[in-house]
Amino acid sequence: SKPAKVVKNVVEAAAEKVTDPVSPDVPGAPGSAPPTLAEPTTPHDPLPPKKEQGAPQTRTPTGAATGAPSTANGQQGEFLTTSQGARLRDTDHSLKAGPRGPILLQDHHFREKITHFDHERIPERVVHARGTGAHGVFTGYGAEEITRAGFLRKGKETPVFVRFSTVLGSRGSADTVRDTRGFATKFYTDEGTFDLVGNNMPVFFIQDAIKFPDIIHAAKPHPDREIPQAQSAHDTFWDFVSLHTEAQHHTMWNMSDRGVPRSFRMMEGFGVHTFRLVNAAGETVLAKFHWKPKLGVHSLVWEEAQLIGGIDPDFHRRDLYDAIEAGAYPEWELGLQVFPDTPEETFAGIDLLDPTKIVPEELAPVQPVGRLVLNRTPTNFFAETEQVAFHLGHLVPGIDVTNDPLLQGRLFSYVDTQLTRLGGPNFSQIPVNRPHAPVNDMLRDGFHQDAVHAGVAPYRPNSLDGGNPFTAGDAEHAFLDVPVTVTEAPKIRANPVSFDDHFSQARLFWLSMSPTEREHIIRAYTFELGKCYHQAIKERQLRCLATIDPVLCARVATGLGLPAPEPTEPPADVRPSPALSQVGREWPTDGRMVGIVIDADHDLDGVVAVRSAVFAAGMVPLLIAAHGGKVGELPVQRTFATGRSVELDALLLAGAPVPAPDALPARDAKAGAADATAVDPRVLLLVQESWRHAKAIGAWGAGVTVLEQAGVAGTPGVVTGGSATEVLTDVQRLMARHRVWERFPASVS
Ligand code: HDD
Repeated sequence: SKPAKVVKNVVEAAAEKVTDPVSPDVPGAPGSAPPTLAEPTTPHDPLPPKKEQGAPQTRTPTGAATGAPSTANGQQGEFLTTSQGARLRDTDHSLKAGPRGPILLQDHHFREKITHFDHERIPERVVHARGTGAHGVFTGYGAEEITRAGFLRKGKETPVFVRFSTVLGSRGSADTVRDTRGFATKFYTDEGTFDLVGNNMPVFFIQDAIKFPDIIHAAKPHPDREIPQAQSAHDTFWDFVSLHTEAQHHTMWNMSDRGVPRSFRMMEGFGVHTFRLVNAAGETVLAKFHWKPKLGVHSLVWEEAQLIGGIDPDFHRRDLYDAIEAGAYPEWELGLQVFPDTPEETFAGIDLLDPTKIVPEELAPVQPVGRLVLNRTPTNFFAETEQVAFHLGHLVPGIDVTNDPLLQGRLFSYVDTQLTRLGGPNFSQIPVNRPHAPVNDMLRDGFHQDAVHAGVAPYRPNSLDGGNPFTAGDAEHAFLDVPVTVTEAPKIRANPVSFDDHFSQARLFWLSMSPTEREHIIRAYTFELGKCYHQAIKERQLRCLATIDPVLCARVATGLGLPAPEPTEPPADVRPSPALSQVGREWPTDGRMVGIVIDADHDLDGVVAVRSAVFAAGMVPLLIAAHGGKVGELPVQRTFATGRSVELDALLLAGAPVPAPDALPARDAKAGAADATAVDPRVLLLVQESWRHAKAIGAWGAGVTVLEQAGVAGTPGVVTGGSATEVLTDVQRLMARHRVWERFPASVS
């Protein structure tokens, strides 16, 4: 028979190598005993479980200690180096063949510097490209009865990162365009990251995610000319929404004042979809998420929004940054509307899976479950705000999804988009995206792999890595996919019948508005449709408005110079929801901007007092004068050249500045010499614009003259008084209502 093949393993081979051939005592030497070395593949007992396998945990975006050395490497070192750490002598001249010669290919520093620069830009987000972010902390109030989510436990603090955005514009577009705003929150919870990826409007244009490319293609700039930027006022948008009438409710929100927020700090946020929550006992409810801003919901007026687009396109970004840096931390309460988890998934006849519908707060009050404070601006915009990646599938135990077809489709889209945008599947290792909970996944390799994974067995089951990691149960806070019954039904491309109602809630919203807000809506539709070229599109949208409300339709038709069509179906019989109106309540004025016009000749003592009083009230005073630098001892923040009313919430007039003789071009000789008491026209513009935008105005002493010359003295919301601080008290009271609503024409009741 064939002799057994003798295979020498590496250990034996190594042993042979060191064998002294002349010594019979050495194993393997002629005449010595056979070797007793172990076979290396002999199974060994499992090793004790490891805590974790060293998945990405070295740094956290909030700087939480992870025990690993800091890897931040920006501009803090003593010497300039290459990316490999070689110190550089010169970074201003390329290496050339003589001072007038060509650049040498061997200039590694030149090539490294330029190559890196050439690749500094990454693709912008396909939607929500324009945005800004901030870090903060969320504190739970306790909601154990409805969800086991640990971050909602009473007193539990969780770090967060929030990104606000517009939807349509490119990265460099203006902040104050008419659009929906994104409100995306990343909670770095102990049980994994939870992303609440919402908007400042509670409904969406489409009911099924498969329509998303259609609505976005229609709303983005025209493919031939690539205009208009960041606008819905164009043919393709109105073509789509007038044909695809489930968009009409969301469109109504965009045409309302909600489409032009005053500040990110003054926006509500909505999770939009209905989620399924589960408590420790396994009981479920359906719920909708709401963010309620401490400062109330407030908007710009349309003319302001347009002016700011030119004067300060970064208005919202600046506002958020300045407020946080000034210590006026923006705050929201997280609230839940809770519904019984019934097989129909409806509440008060409203289909909870239809993302074009709200449940009025009067029917299901919003129950507060926690508080969010934004208290830190990002260190680096690109690293944090640009690279943050949200995803609805980032859920924690206690929060699960429903079958809302928009939500289901989104669950696919958000990882997929990051593959292109962030260059591969490892985007969760980017510092701002790193979970704060220990990560122990078996995802390996790929572009931009930052982790140095130890262990040899990234698979389950295994024996080589001691069998770990192990799966968790309820006691170890494992995520639970709620075992809801999936109805036995045929595969079908269709919606439930209840999704066919496209108009009743658009009407509900319209009827819930105050007369002033309705007037703004009429003007917004008239503006937007007035920017369309195609008559057929305007007429089709008017037919939609007729079904929502005949008065709305008639007023917009008049503005367009078109006949108002008859409704194709009678307007729905709906009850208004007063909670939707922004008018009629009072709110804190924290962080509001108060402009104070001063000149060297009038009541600088009063200005000192009122400036301190504005600070003491938690607001920001901006002194506005003819020139920069100082007036007396007072520092000037804005001049008549750089200051414009649109950045102010209220205007105080302490002085009556007249133009310096050489400040303006000489008047027409025939008009004679300028009136020596005529106030600088730029100050009159400040007053008139503030008045037109319904802002509180106050004046004392010489400032009263300015009111008279501007033609606004004695009108609503214009207060005068004996002293600066007395006037401020009245002005602040007016500011609590956000606008002097009486100044708006309100013909629609
Ligand atoms: Fe979306 C970004 C909100 C529907 C596909 N979405 C994005 C952002 C917000 C929303 C706030 C910006 C996140 C950030 O700041 O990085 N999106 C919504 C809401 C929706 C919605 C409230 C409806 C209720 N989205 C929606 C659908 C789809 C997408 C139906 C696709 C089928 N959304 C995306 C995206 C984006 C995105 C393409 C672009 C950048 C990104 O995801 O990370 O995947």
